[in-house]
Amino acid sequence: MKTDFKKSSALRKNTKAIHAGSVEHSIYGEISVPIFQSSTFVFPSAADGAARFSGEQSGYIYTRLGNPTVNALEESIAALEGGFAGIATSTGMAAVGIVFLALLNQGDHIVATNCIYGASRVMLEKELTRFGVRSSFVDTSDFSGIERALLPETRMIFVESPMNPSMKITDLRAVGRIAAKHKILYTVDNTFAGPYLQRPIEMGADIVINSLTKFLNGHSDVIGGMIVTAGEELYKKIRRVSQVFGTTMDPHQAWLILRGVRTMPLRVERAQENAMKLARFLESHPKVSWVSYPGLAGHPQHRIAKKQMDGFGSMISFGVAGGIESGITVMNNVRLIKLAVSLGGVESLIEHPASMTHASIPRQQREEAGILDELVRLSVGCEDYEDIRDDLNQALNEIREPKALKPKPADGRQNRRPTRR
Ligand code: LCS
Repeated sequence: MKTDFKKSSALRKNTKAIHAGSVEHSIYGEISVPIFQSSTFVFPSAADGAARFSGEQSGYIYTRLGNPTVNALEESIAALEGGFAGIATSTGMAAVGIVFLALLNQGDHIVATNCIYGASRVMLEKELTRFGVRSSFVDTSDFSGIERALLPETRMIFVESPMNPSMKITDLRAVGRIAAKHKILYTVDNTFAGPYLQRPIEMGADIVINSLTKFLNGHSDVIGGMIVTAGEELYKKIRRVSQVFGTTMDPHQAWLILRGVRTMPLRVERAQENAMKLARFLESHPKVSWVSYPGLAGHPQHRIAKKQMDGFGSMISFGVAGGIESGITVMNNVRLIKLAVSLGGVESLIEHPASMTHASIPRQQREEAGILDELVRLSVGCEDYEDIRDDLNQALNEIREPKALKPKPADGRQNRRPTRR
């Protein structure tokens, strides 16, 4: 018998990560969900085939429309997010795109966080505008800006929190109240936290997106995305569009990600423990000019993060004395930490958003969003803390003569403490 995780909300998140998302096991009693590597499924009769197409009968038809292995992953993430159901997609960007394609029409308007993943911003600004959908970008860490940006045509609020890469936090409950008051759809990209640390549906979101490429898979070896809706109506609408546009996930991809989800809580706990220590280490390092990590008491939205997250995660942004020249020195001198984009894997990664993940956003808009040239982003992994710290320390010490610190750090970042190491 499968456990119904919608009804068994009493089960806790570690248990859900391990058990949610299964199939009725075969005569062999396999413990792992099998990989149903089949593009199509045999109908018992022509009448059954017709009944499945009409929706009168449940059962699989064709893998673009649904597959048992992919469905197990959809059940797993939907249970973790506390939503109605999930729609797996080939990539995280496919999840972002399908939500927009399914729910927005020509003439509609979106209010979005100004500091979001570069490709999401490009999608809104360069691609959706071709279909007559306009966007306004605001710093949603000050939620009053959202109401000011609303137009009669506004159909969706799209928020990323923590923001990639500034690590600012948006008060998700407050935005939920604004969306409800104005009867606007509310979508949260939860990639930077993931459902183990933050569940936006509990705070009023209608739709949650995760790039499964990150914490949920966690091994930097698979790409994937997931949309979870709070209710059935939105689920049906988005699922239909995903099937028609063919953004479906492959069963082997789903199996690998489900394998990652089973150990996700352990990895997330370990990485965020490392991140808290590293944030404090960086804060007190003489060559670091500012650190943005929601777990630090001086982070401008630390209290909101504490209220709405079960932990502060493992992403850190920081600036180095001497600006980007010094940042480049750090990135070129790390040995254990790898110079690569992406995040949420067991290994620590470092990158430079202004020239890499967010390079496609024009400079002025980047700077308005707090994505300054000097910002270096660190995805903290599960290695021994001391090894990550020593590697960062030796790379920071390659900076020979730091220039004077910038006098005024942008909003969302903290000055380093005066302590000397
Ligand atoms: N949403 C967020 C917040 C992301 O950070 C990313 C990818 C995506 C969506 C898209 O997911 P994907 O299609 O890659 O699975 N973020 C990346 C980053 O910051 N570095 O490399 C990829």
